[in-house]
Amino acid sequence: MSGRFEAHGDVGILWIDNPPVNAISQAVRVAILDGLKQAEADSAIKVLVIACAGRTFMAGADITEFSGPPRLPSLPEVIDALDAFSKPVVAAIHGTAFGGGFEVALACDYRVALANAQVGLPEVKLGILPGAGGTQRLPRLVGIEPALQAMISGDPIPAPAAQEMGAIDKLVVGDLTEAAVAFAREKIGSPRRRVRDITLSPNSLPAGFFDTARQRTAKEKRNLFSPQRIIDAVEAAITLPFDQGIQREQDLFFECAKSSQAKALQHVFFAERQVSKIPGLPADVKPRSIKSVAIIGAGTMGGGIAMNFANAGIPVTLLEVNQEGLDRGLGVIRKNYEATAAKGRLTSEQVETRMGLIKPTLSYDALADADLIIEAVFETLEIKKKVFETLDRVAKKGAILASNTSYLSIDTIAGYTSRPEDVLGMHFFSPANVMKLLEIVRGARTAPDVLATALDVAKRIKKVGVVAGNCHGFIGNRMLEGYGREGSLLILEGATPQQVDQALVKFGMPMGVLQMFDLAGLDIGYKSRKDREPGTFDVKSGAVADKLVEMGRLGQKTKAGFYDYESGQRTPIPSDVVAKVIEETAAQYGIKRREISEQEILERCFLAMVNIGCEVLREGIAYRASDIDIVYLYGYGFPAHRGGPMFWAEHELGLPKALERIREYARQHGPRWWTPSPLLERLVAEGKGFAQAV
Ligand code: T1G
Repeated sequence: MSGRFEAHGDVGILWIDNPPVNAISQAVRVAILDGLKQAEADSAIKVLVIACAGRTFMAGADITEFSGPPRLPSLPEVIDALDAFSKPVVAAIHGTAFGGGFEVALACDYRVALANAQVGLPEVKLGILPGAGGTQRLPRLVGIEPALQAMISGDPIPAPAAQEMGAIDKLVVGDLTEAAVAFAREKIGSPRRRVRDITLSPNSLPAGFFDTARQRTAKEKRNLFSPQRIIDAVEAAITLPFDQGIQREQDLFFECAKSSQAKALQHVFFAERQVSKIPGLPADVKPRSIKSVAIIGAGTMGGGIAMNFANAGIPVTLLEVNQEGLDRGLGVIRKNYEATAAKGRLTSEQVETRMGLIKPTLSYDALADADLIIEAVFETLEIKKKVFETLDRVAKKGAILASNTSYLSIDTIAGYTSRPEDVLGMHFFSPANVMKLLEIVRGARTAPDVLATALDVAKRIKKVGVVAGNCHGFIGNRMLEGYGREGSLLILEGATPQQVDQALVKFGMPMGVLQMFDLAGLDIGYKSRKDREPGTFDVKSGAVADKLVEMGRLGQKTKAGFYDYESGQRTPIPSDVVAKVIEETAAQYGIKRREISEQEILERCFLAMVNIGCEVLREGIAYRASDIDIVYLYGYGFPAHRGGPMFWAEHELGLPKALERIREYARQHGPRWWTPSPLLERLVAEGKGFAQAV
């Protein structure tokens, strides 16, 4: 049962009850209509309160209904019924009144909210726009500009700020229902106060306001479809009468809803909520208690990792081998915090509080009481061996020992201890205090409660934790090899570095693959190629980078890599020196350079990644293709409006086309790197998708 009506004398309360977040499912829409009918018919009822049971007011339309045929009554019909209702209506808001939930509240006469509640119209994050009157009512209530900003960002608005904007009439601390009923009782006898009746005057805006907004949004929300449609809808709020504006909103809503971006972003919504569901992990497994953490290594990664725990209020001990390294690491941490404070996102007290939570040390003995110890030292097994053998001696019983390695074997590292069940990988992404992804690598002997603890820790430090099995490079870096290999081969075969990178940026990547190598440092790849077994990687694809490293061109840090860089600048400048190295290397390998299309660049870079992704899935290194998508969104900046590499392959390209193109590249470049994954071949043969892969 999703709704019930209660009469409190002359005040009626329509309770919505659809756990966990009162999503406005078909049943909830029916319940609201029934409740309105009941309240309308009951002459004793003079005013109505709409309230929700559970942890939140309605958090929006039921997104699970989007992929199916529309189920009636629609939400706009419910909103029309609210408008037609003859008695004043008060919305009693707690938790998160988002999307259609906030639109229901906007169709009420008054909004009363708990002070810690939030309201918002996050539809843009799902590739759509507010489709139940929000684009027409919110501008009328708070003004065009604040409304537009709220819908284009889609960010939550704390109730106090919403009250300042004029969207909330009363803030409540304490018993919301009691306060809402009292507030409603004061409104008995007053006429309806419909937001739709507020007139907007076009003269309130500077000339060209909407075109300016379109240009600004095209830059800030590069490649995105629905933000532009939101501007069109809000413009209608000021240029058209209300009902025509609503019709315009509806038309624009359906234009967005059928877009590939909407499907991709809704895939991401559910994929992000799936990652923490671990097949085979007993539901009753309890995470270990993590009250203190230690980080080994105060370098770029160690420092960033420490900040995450200090940000979450968890005391951190930071170990370094010498005082100079420790001072440098703490200096970088303080500089980062002060930079955030300078942007007004932290107070100086908060900076000091967080710095106070980070305790520097030069002694492993200081780690003896830590509940979780994360190693972030140089990427060689030799050094990892020393660290984990020492940890095995000093760490307390039950402490979790984690490695931030980005590709070395967790089982090998666990083998350096007498407690492999307490060892796993916690792979952060640089900058570790910013990037949302935490790749949690389970070893063959990692205990279930250790895995559960890492997932819980990820939530506490506001990371998206994705579990990966143990293999070289785990999920992300293993797939990145294919992406990097093809990007490097394409420049040998005729494309310029900027041509490859511009194609990838146009697709939506934050930067191209060669610029990414320059940012990470070409010496990283150079060293990894030197350490690896011949045959495990494509020597030719590394040849140009190796020469650049031997010329001292290590990337941005030496202001020269695949590109040149001005001092302190990150803008890549094409280099004639590099162009010459590429031509010479191509000649060395007997490669006849040719014209290369944008399509070939995209296909080779992403299909190489996807083909490995299929193997990662087939081997059970990833539980779901959607987990792989989340790894790429939050670890490598893959554009969310493309849904992730696996979603892109299945829904934008289509798996049959992906297989056909991979087979074509195998024919052109040999089977070594382009043998199609048996999983992809099976899915295509069976006409299935990744959801049926495992
Ligand atoms: N529809 C269906 N299921 C939903 C849902 C929704 N709107 N919101 C959450 N869930 C499920 C979620 O999948 C998870 O399921 C469980 O609830 C708990 O969610 C016409 C068309 C409200 C801030 O975009 O932002 O209205 O994994 O883990 O961290 O204009 O959920 O347990 O099986 O996220 O406490 C607009 C989306 C819709 C808000 C709570 N609304 N939700 O966060 O819990 S479009 C939104 C959220 C719309 C109208 C248009 C968050 C939350 P499971 P959770 P949480």
